[in-house]
Amino acid sequence: MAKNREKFIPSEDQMALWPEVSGNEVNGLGEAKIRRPSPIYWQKPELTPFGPLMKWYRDNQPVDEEYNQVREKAEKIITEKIGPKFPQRQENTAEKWTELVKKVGLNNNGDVIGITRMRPEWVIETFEVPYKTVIMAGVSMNFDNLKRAPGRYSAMEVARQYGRAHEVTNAMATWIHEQGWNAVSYGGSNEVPMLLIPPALECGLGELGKHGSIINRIYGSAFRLGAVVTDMPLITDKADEFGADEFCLICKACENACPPEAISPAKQLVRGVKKWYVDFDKCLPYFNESIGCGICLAVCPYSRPGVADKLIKKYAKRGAWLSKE
Ligand code: B12
Repeated sequence: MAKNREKFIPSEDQMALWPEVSGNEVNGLGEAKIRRPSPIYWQKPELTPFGPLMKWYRDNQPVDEEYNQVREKAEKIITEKIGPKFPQRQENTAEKWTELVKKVGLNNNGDVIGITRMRPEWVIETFEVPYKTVIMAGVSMNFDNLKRAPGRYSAMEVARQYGRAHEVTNAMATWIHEQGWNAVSYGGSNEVPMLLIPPALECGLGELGKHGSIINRIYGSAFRLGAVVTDMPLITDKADEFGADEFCLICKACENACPPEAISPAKQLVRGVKKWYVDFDKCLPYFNESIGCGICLAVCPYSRPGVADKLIKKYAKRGAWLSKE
């Protein structure tokens, strides 16, 4: 628990690279108006004041063979090109296309697929996203690896699942191309021109947790995202609410376990929306010094296999009882 832990003090060589501006200011903390997010991390270094810290992170990765192998394997998938677009455009109903594209995602290693329409406030400033329909892919993380966070085992799990997310989104984009429609695959973290969490919330992949990540009703917080954007006609999905937001209001697991105390007990106003928000200036230095942290995902009660289902039932019952009052 953070409260019993020694206070985390970031290393001087990392903090020497910290810019003048606060990451919370870049993210629009306290701003009442909806606006597009600014590039902050995992973008081209010249687009963000935190570019030198990204380099610091990369320069301080472990150098052992197993770690390198996992990362190289993921990198190979991540850099693979999607298949060419076929000249003959196939026609089908939106219902049929939706059924087929979801099948392609699920048959190519995806765990959950949802569909929504793009909103301008999801696109990061300085970028454009060419198509209006977003297919979101969710991939689960292995809990036994994740629970060792922070460190090389959970970091390798992150790399593996980035590879898997790319596998899913590349397969769907390639298949869409074969039907003669347009698609772009955004499988992972690097240089994605849009936020992945808001569309995933919108199309039923889960609820936003206190730790700023999505909690899925099956995989809890042990869950990562990728996306495809397309002009193929597809039917959208609805958001999924199963009590996680209410649960986060009383649960303190991630808040107490976060070594730099970056997780707030209350929702905050960020670019016009009141939501759970993680303090960037506190999170990032620890993230950088712990090979990508992940403690908040690991300690979330919903992440432990078998628990999400029980919590959902308990909270559904509570909801039913409350509504009779
Ligand atoms: C930059 C980034 C980071 C940065 C900073 C994040 C930040 N909050 O400032 C750092 C390096 C610190 C980071 C850390 C982590 N990240 Co990160 N990160 C990203 C990335 C590449 C971009 C997000 C971004 O620009 N955020 C900055 C601003 C815009 O943040 P924000 O305004 O607070 O918005 C956040 C949420 O509140 C939500 N959101 C935004 N708008 C709206 C609107 C509404 C209405 C709502 C409800 C929510 C919402 O989405 C944003 C995600 O950070 C995304 C991938 C992507 N393209 O989306 C992954 C991503 C969000 N990260 C992810 C994860 C898991 C982590 C870590 C747990 C690390 C790990 N081991 O995996 C930690 C957790 C720390 C945290 N919660 O902030 C996952 C989340 C998966 C999930 N289950 O939801 C993503 C989606 C990557 C992926 N492909 O799966 N991350």
